[in-house]
Amino acid sequence: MSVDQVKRLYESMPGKLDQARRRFDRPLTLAEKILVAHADDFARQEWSRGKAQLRLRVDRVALQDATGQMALLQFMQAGKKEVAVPSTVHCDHLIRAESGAAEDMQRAINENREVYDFLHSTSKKYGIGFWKPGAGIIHQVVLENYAFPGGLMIGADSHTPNAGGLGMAAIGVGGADCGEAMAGLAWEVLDPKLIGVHLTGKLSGWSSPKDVITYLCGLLTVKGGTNKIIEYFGQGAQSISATGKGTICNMGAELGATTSLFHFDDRMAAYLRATDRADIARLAEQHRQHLVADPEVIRDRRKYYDEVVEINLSELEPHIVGPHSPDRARPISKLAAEVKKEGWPAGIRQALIGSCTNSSYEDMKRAAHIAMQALKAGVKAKTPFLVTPGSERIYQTIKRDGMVDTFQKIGGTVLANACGPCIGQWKRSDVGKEETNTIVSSFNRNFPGRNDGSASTLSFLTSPEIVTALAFGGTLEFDPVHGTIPGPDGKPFRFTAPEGEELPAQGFAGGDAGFEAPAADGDRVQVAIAPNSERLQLLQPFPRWDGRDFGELPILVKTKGKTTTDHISPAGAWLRFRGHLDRISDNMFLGAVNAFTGEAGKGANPITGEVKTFTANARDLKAKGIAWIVIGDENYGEGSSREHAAMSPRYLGCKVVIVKSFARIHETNLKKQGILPLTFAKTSDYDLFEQGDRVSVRGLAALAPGKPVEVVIHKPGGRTVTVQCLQTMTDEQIGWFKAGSALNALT
Ligand code: MIC
Ligand code: SF4
Repeated sequence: MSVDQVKRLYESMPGKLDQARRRFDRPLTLAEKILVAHADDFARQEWSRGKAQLRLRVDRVALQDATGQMALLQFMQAGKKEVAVPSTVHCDHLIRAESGAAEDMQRAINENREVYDFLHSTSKKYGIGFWKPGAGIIHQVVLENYAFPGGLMIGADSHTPNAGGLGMAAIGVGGADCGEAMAGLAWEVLDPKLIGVHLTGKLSGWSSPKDVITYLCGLLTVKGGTNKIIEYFGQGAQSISATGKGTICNMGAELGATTSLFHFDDRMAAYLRATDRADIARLAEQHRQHLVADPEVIRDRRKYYDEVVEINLSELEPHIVGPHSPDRARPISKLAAEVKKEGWPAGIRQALIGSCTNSSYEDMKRAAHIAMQALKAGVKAKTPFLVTPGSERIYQTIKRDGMVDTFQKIGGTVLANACGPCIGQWKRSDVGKEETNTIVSSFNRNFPGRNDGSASTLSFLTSPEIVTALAFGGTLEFDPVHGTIPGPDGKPFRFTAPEGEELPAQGFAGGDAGFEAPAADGDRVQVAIAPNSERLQLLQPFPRWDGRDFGELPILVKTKGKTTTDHISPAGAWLRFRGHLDRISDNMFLGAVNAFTGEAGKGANPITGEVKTFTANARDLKAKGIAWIVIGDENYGEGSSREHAAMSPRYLGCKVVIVKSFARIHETNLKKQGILPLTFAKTSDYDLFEQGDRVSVRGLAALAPGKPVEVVIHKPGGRTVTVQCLQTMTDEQIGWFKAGSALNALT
């Protein structure tokens, strides 16, 4: 996005915002200002929080190498010459952590050559900026280069909201949404409700931005933010650096929020200047009043936000969340007692810092400050320590400023600037596959199997400085804030609170950032996909709806409890096949817990009764020409934006998914791929579905926005039970369903 584009946007804001104030007859929040300024057609747009479907024009699109493959394959089907909005591709998810940055990078380049070549050539051809493997994690690179106050972007990754740290509305979506926006279509989203978070007091000592969000995760839970934007403001916000704000917004994904953002302030301007964007900082300062909420909104916040949360930062204790869910939160001072009560292994086997959530200069500096204290006192780390810097810029800077050296002196390993262990790209050899063990990290997700593929690993999330201190304590029973550990002389050693500047005094280090601009003439660039490739497969359109109701579909799987996209379409080793729909579908529902048996990943074939993986059963049904249905629990599809969790079921014959409630991105992904997403009108109807039942869905020809759908359960003895289900489809989305997918409806 050029400075001129930012200028044009800012200059267009006063007029548009005045129009909106008149029409809504009230002052505006920041989220509303951004949405209004990006409306495709403000005058014809209906505005109603939680109800209207907004059509917006985004400023930018970001893709990463795992979800981006499908996004690009779908974009290519639209037949455009080049992308309609500035877009970038970031190679970060496919690098496996094993032996340290240099070797891991080389291995990744060899193993993923075909995929990198595909991403590189499509980027070159279609006018997309390409960030090479090793350049950094998508959200950190976007924050450093592209995010700007008041902008609107979408990204094929659920942690895209990281850019809210610079006051941008950045929203995680499926690849199909990105492909369409890149093809020049308006982007649609449900007009979000708004949560205002009013921050007072001041962060200090051990308390850090991570604690704001882990505390909120505990308060609001993993579905508390669904279809809502979380807007942070208040005096307290000024005690948080721009990158710290990014941490908070990033992890708003764990609340299921549409996005999170902060009002523009001087800390953002300082970060823009430090990252070579003084011109944008100046423009934002000139247009400051449009990049924060109207003053009346702040004064009378309960009137203008749907919910308000008050947090006094001066009283906020460091928090730690886990295991298995990011909303299992408590202050660190309460952890030891809970560990004892639950019988979790207290010994920490690995400590990891970094990831897109927490790898700023400030994070590294504060972690290194803790490590230095131990080094000086001669205290040894008890736990292996892994560091993933967020970008090459961060890596070069922390190397220059001595932090890499400090981490190495405590026995730490610096990994590539990539996702690595955060997404299961971690070859770990220190524990057995089924061994229950504890790890701590500064990442943002901790679903079972997430980091090392083992559901027996208990993963806890906290700030990088607490993780570092815990590496010296070696146990969850150590509270670094109040407790001590034995020093080398046997005397108790106590850490003092971490310190660290938010921005490097000497500026960020320069060097090759790893960016490649697109070709001047994209027509000449060839995109090749080998026909026998096991990594990439061109997409075939899904069949259109045949106009008939669904009759007596078997239930392939009824899931119980948490069913995240990591349960539906696991990552880790499977990331290899993200560009190959048939191959990746072998992972479908591997982590999902079968409500009929309590077992994960498998169940009885509804026709033969044979117990096999859900994939094997689905492939068998598909071969027999039998379509099937999924029944799911609360917040179904929570977590990642990966549309494979919708595409694999669609590909293997799923017609309908009925659940207690959906996570936002996944519900849209299902609609995009032509699957009917329904929710029970009465949540307890979930209990009526039993093994061996068949399910009919009636009245599909009359499908209309807001109209409930009748679902009939056929019991094995012939008895039937009818239940009401709800759906949230607009006319256009019903069109996608009928066409077989959103893409079919386009072409
Ligand atoms: C994640 O953190 O779960 C991921 C891996 O970044 C995903 C994207 C993916 O599955 O590729 C996300 O958050 O959307
Ligand atoms: Fe990568 Fe983890 Fe961030 Fe997802 S959450 S983008 S896997 S570092």
